[in-house]
Amino acid sequence: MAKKPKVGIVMGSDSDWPTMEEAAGALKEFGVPFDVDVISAHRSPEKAHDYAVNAESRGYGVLIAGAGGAAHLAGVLASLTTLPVIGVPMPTTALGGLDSLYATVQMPGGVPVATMGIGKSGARNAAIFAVQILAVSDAALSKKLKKHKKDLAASVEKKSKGLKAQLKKSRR
Ligand code: RP5
Repeated sequence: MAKKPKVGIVMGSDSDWPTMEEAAGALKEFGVPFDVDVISAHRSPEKAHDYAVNAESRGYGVLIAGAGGAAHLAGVLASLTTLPVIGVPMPTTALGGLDSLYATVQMPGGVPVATMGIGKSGARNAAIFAVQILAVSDAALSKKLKKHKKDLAASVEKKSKGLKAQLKKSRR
């Protein structure tokens, strides 16, 4: 049986890890194998090139790239591989992550990067989106995603009941 594809999580700096660990956590929840690497489009461009051109042969099915500021990592990887690349813009102190968002999302026609929201929810969504891509050809993963949707709906119901109970008490 062919080995299941892995997800490659890369980030421009170890300072991105507190955000990007959300992606790793979500992949663990779904039981999807992944590797984590720090690669910078600007500080280690040769490593970025090597990573992207060899990603497919190294068993990756999807890449998740987080970077901040002049965030070119996801775009550079996408320019060198045909694997789907998901970009996660990091929050920044100078410009609130808008710089990262614009740099990641505004790709020229022909080189798509699936750009998530800024920060931790974006990182978590990147992982779920990666699982959705892999689930197209993996029935077991697809089943897990359906359960995930049900769990989300159940958690909202729980919140609604909790709030109603709290309001009822405060009206007494
Ligand atoms: C980007 O520069 C990284 O992705 C990080 O978000 C930002 C700052 O990096 P450090 O100066 O903390 O290494 O390339």
